[in-house]
Parts: sequence; C-alpha cells; structure tokens
Amino acid sequence: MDIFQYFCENFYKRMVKKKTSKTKKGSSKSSGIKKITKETYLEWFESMLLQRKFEEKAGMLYGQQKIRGFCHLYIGQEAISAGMVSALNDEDKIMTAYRDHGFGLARGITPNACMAELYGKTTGCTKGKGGSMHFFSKEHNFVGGHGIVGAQIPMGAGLAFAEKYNKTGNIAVTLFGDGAARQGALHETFNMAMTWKLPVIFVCENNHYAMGTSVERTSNVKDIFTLGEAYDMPSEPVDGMDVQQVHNAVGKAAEYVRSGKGPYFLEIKTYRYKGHSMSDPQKYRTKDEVASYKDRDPIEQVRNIILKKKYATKAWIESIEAKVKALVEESVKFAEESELPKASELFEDVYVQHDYPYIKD
Ligand SMILES: Cc1ncc(C[n+]2csc(CCOP(=O)(O)OP(=O)(O)O)c2C)c(N)n1
Repeated sequence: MDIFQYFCENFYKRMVKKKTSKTKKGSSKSSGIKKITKETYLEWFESMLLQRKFEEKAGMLYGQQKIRGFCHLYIGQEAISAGMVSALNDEDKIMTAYRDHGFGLARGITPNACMAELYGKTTGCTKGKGGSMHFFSKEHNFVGGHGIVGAQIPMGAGLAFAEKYNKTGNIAVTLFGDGAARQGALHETFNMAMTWKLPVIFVCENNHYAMGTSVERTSNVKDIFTLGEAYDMPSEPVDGMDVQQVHNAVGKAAEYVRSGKGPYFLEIKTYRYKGHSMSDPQKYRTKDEVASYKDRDPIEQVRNIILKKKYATKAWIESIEAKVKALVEESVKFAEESELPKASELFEDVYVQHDYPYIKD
C-alpha cells in the first residue's frame, strides 16, 4: 500500500466512517432531484426560523458577554442551508467555514448542543472545545465549522476523494465565502478535483463582502462562478435569497456529481444582514443596501407562499413560532446549567497518530 492510499484509509476511518445510526428525519439515499412538496415548505419555514431566532439570541448573549470569542452570524443566508439540506441525502458530507451555526442547526444538531457549544460547555456539539467557529457532528455528517479562510476548499475535495475511494455513493459539499474564493487553494483544488472527477459540489456563498471588502475590490472577475469555467467545471450562479432556487440548483448539481461526472460549482448570491462578526461597525455599506435584501427575506417569502397556497394556517405558523421560541429559550437554560470542560479534558479528542507516516524522528 502506498503512503497516499494509507493516508486516505486512515483519514476515512477516523473522520468519515460510513454512518450507521440515526439520521435526521426525511431523506433516504436517492439520486434524483428531490421533489418540492407542501411538507418541504413547512420544513424550510421551521428550519430557517430556528436558525434566525437562535442567532438573534446568540447575538444578544454575546452582547452580555455570556458568549465569548468569535461569533459570525448567518442571519440573511438561511435559505442556503435550508435549501441545501433538503436537496441532499443525509449521508452526504457538508463542510463550511466559521459562519456555521445555521448549517449545524439545519443538519439537525440540537439547539441545546449548539448553544452549549457557544457557551464553551462540555455538552456542546464539540464538547465546548470548538466554540462558534467549529461546530461539528459526525452523526449528522456535518464536517465543520473551519476558521482558516479557504482551508475547507481542499479539505472538501479530500472528503469527496474518501467517498469515491470507498465507493459509498455519497457526495461532499464544501462552502466558502467570496473572500475565500480568491485563495490560490481554490485553483489547485478545482484542477485536481476535475482531473480526478471527484464527487464534490463547491459552493461559494457570495454575501458580497469579505469582512469590509466588497467583491468589486477583490478582483476584476465579479461573477465568481466563472472561475470554474476555466477548468471546464459546470458552474452556475444561484439566487440565494430564494430557498426553492437553492434546492433545485443543489439538487441538479448533486444528481450530476453523484452520477460520477465530476465536480460542480455554484455561486450562491446572498447577503448577511449583520456585520462580519460581532465588532463590525459596517461603514462599508449603506442602510438602503441592507434594506433592499431584507425586502426579499427568505423566511418571509416562504411564510407568504405557505399562507397563499394554503399549505398551513396562520395558527400553524404561530405554533411554529412558539415552538422555536421555546427551543431557543430551553437551549440557553441548558447551556447555562451545563458544566465547563475539566482541565483534565484538555488533551482528549486531540488528533494524534503515532505511526503518522510523514514525520519520523
Ligand atoms: C487564511 C486566513 N486569512 C485571514 C483570515 C481572517 N479572516 C477571517 S474571515 C475573513 C473574511 C472572509 O470573507 P468571506 O470568505 O467572504 O466569508 P464571509 O465572512 O463573508 O462569510 C478573513 C480575511 C483567516 N481567518 N484565515
């Protein structure tokens, strides 16, 4: 066995061992585009509302210094997580950057485990050791939560390589921002992923700013999806304020990728309503610009469709609002009552491979 093969097998054993237990409700393994039904709208509404209310609460708690460290809110971008999760199979791997609370919740990590993670408590989804930027759940095939800008582009391709190597039939999706799209790692990864026909969907969540730097200031190439065309990768822009369009685009890309034809690139155009992180005065954009996106709010769009098409009543909407409020309140109580990790746990769950093949002293 050569070193590369050895590395891949060990990586797989540790990180992405084929799921055997509980998956989030809904999807079974399928290869076609999942049909959007009345239930899909109802699930989208609940998922997006939970993400929104959870993060509004997290923002408040950060202001009260109950949550420390970094905290990047996803508010405004929820149609991407909701539409992607509904379009994929539970066994597919999803990896993203540090703006990860929405994806964690959408994939089914409980609000309790998410809030406890923000509090750094031992009951958190990474035992309180990862915090806001490093949500992770092997059980939910949510593979982080990564703080190094753009690092998840090659790592996502690595996940896809493992799936292909192990012939699982699963695909990997890796998401990154418009700022990360300017990293050299993107080009190397696109090139290798195309050469090896890896089952990966690359997704640029273009929220128009990398911290305070607009897309226009980072490159003359403003249509980020065109970067994929240089590698003959099927590449498309998608309206990320519309969950239905996200679902359909991801479903189409997943079907293509799963069939063995190789990678796909989606540039999903979206907007974050809040600052980059908690200490951003947002001087680089106007209130009118923010308002123009809020006018197309994805949650309001879905709420209107549900009522207009009579998929559910106003009373149902109110019951979900109450349920979400209760879940978020319960998560805060849970997090506050949970224990901090013990000092003795510091060296637990640290990646160590004693026979690591590259380092020998
Ligand atoms: C390699 C690296 N360089 C710089 C940073 C600091 N940094 C954190 S977030 C960020 C902006 C990234 O913006 P984008 O990729 O558009 O994602 P968004 O925050 O908009 O979701 C930068 C430069 C980092 N974390 N990692």
